Amino acid sequence: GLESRMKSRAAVAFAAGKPLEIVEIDVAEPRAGEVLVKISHTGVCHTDAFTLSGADPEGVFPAVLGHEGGGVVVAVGEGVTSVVPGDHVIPLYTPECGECEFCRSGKTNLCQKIRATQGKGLMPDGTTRFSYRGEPVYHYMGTSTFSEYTVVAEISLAKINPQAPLEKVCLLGCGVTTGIGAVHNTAKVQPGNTVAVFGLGGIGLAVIQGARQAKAGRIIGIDLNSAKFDLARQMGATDCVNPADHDKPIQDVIVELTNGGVDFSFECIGNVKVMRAALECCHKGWGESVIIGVAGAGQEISTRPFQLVTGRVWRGSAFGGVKGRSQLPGMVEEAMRGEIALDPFITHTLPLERINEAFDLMHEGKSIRTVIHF
Ligand code: NAD
Ligand code: AHE
Ligand code: ZN
Ligand code: ZN
Repeated sequence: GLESRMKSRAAVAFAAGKPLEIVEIDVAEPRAGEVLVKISHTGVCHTDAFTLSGADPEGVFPAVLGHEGGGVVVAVGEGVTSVVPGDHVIPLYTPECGECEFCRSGKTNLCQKIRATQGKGLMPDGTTRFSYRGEPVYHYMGTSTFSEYTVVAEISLAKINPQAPLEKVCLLGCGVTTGIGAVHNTAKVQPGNTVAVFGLGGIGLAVIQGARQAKAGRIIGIDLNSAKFDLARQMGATDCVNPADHDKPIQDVIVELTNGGVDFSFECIGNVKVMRAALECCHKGWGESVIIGVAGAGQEISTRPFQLVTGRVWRGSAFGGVKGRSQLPGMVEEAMRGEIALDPFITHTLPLERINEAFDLMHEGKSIRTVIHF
């Protein structure tokens, strides 16, 4: 049609299992209830790699991935009132409309207002704003932060302090918020509690930071890659365990180490076998395990029902249970006051052109977070 379009440098996932390609895509102007955002920085989360791998049942291609970004509003569509050009924002893959049954329940952060179209890689009106050589390119998680310019729903934006460093607070768009939030909102860890954290990537380290904030007693970090242990200890882990150093199941090791099991465990990997171990290392009668990791299509969890009959609890957490528009701006302020540390997560920074190296570093176990700049 006659609607105006602009060019944008973007890393496009053209097919599952292939590296991203840096190309110039066309971005259409924001429609009613939508906002055009210039992304300045984005982290790379394991979930981006998960979807790129082809294991995500909701994965559609070609798509602009990325969901851990920060940027500045460039233009707003009809009816948009909560942001204006120049506002600094963090895109939200868990929006907050404030009026759906979920938002009003007071029980969950999982706003469902645009979830159906978001899961199909489309804007709420069922179309896409991205194209390449005249062919549609899909959105991802309602955010698509691997593009210099992206279009998101107004309800998918947290307006933040313009003084906040976007190259750091972008990590509050997913990883750091997810881990810290899971501790406070989902598990509700109390002073003195014993905590086990399975997987010491960006999510697991954020859980450790949250557990330290909550004044947990023992914080046990578990990873197959012992190179993760130094940073885990710096961030608050009191014990680090590598399952490969033991010849019995890791749940038995943790139960022995804690004299009966932990008060809370967190699975931050996406491995259904580890999810079972994380449940079974919980204390009989009251231990609770929180699943944060995302498992591939067809994967299922299992345990003996007796584990639950005898008082262990299985839970899950998305975006740390955080309501993005009402709570994320406050977390940005906490980061600015030093109450949330972001620096330890940023092990690498790279320009957009080298984003595939961020995926390599993640798969090689060498990075926690790579922050991409445009
Ligand atoms: P990451 O790759 O940085 O970290 C994963 C860690 O797990 C690595 O240190 C790795 O060595 C370790 N690991 C792998 N297999 C293991 C095993 N069998 N035993 C022990 N350790 C093992 O990933 P990340 O970015 O921290 O993400 C972690 C998981 O959380 C992913 O599944 C991601 O999709 C998911 N995630 C979920 C949410 C949510 O809202 N629920 C948000 C962000 C990420
Ligand atoms: N598309 C996958 C599910 C992926 C998933 O569980 N995503 C998490 C966020 S991961 C961020 O790094 C989430 O928020 N889930 C809630 C939701 O509504 O998607 C699948 O299995 O279909
Ligand atoms: Zn993520
Ligand atoms: Zn809602």
